[in-house]
Amino acid sequence: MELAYDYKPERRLAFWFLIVAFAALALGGLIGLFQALEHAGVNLYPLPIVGQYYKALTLHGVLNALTWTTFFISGFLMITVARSLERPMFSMALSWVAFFVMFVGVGLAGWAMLSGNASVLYTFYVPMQAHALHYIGLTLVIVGTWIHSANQFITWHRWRKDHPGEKTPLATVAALTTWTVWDIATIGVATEMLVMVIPWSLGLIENTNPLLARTLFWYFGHPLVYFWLLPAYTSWYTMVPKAAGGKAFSDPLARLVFMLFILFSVPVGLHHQYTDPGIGQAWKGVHGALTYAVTFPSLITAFSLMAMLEYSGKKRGGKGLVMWIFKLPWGDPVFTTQVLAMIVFAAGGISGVLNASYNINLVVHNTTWVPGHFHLTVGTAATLTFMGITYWLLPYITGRRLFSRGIGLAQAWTWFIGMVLFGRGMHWAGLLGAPRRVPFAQATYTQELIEATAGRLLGGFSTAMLLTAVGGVILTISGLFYFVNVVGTLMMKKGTSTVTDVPLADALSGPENAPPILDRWRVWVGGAVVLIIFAYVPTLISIAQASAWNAPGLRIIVR
Ligand code: HAS
Ligand code: CU
Repeated sequence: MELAYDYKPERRLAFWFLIVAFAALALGGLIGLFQALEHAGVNLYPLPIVGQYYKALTLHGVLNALTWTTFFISGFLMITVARSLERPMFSMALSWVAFFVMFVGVGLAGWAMLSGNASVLYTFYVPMQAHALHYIGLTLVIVGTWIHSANQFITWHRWRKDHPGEKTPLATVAALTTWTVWDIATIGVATEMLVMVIPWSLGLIENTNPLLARTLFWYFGHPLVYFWLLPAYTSWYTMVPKAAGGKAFSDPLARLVFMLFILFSVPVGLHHQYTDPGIGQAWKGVHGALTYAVTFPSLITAFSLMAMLEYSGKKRGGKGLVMWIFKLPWGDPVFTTQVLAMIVFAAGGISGVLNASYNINLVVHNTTWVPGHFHLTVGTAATLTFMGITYWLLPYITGRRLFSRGIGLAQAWTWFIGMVLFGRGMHWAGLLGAPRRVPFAQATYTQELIEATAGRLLGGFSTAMLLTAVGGVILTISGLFYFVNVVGTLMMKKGTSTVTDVPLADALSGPENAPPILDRWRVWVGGAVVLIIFAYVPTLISIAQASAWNAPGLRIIVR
């Protein structure tokens, strides 16, 4: 099909968003190897440039969890919105400005981290204090995303004017849901930055209030994880069915899922603060219950994806209860990466549900279980999906064919196997009491941990950390495969790509079956605001009254 518009300006900007994303993942990912080895007693720190453990761990978190994701998502969602609305962005200039603001922001934070002045980890808990430019840089990244998302909302607004009475295409609904969750969430962290942290790091305010800062951070921090997940869901619902050779299960049900994320993503942040003193237990309980509500759209998603896969496998001639699985296009890296990401997410989702339980959380909180959980989610459900998207998106935006499908497949499976081992090791060690964010090879109590758990099944902590390290090595090999493909693709001849369009799929039950309520954004956003006020305002008032602004900054410098 010849398209009326070739999306060239959008593709050009998406290219630069991806380049920054790749650069961040390349350095951030490589550091992961040394983290994993360190946990198993092979301590190679201090490393050139990235320095000691905490400096490197900060870079690892900021580059992977914040930079790789945000830049990839910014490029991918813009292409998705433009293509599914079949019109150019309202203003490319606006999004270029956004890109530069974000780029400068990453540059400032990058300088602060690399110079050793911002080793405060990706959650930057106060009263640990970094150089002001670190916070200013990260805030600029957020400001850039506001501009970029506004451009996409305006584009949609214009589309609606030109298409009265028409249903917004599902892919646009999915992309704009992601931005809605993000824009509501970032109000919390921007407030923390602008009102508390930046003036304090500049010396304008002497002391700070850790409990208030943490609460504002986690108001943002939980919906942040859905900012990572929802672009993957966008692809799983609207693009993977095409790669599978079938159709999505239900367009209306998918719309419901995205609207439920608007409603429930934010008022749950206290599940990261179950152990924080100074917050009422009843409110922690309310956030816990709402956390179970936000798992509901993911359970609908698990069902919908399974139905989509079964339909596709059977359409390809598959039969029986399970044998259709083998008829799926496992030779296509775009498909294989994303389905393996789904399978890993089933486990990551379960560990999240365990985290959310108030009493079980007391066992796992601040142990290696938690990084175990988030490497299955942001580190695989999101990251491996984004890698799979790269295998069509990069050829689409550059016009150069994918360097190697075989390497893409090897990448998918090594990531899957590596992460299964890594995730197993980290969850297990956490249950044995290993704290997170600790350089075990240097910690004084590691020997005790090893001896105390040595008699356990399969050798306890030592074996768990061995699995972690082996997983980390396999993941590094997978990352290498990914970058060989990215760089290889960039070196292919222009015009060789066979991907000439964004692979958007149809659904078995189409948008015409969606009830009108699913199109009324005001209802869902309004409902979210009400829930947020209910879940947060009393807690914030009581924190403001009861906890003092009396913590001086601890300047952290790690070389
Ligand atoms: Fe989480 C901590 C609870 C989802 C990321 N989470 C974290 C942290 C990160 C993170 C980064 O309640 C650490 C923050 C820090 O540094 O301290 N999380 C949850 C819950 C969910 C959840 C209830 N998390 C995520 C996602 C993330 C993410 C998604 C990133 C992308 N998480 C917590 C809690 C903590 C926490 C506590 C605090 C812990 C502590 O004490 O510090 C839910 O949204 C999960 C619902 C998901 C499911 C799975 C559905 C399965 C699907 C796939 C099906 C597969 C198919 C394939 C169909 C119920 C959709 C079949 C294929 C074949 C071929 C057969
Ligand atoms: Cu959370």
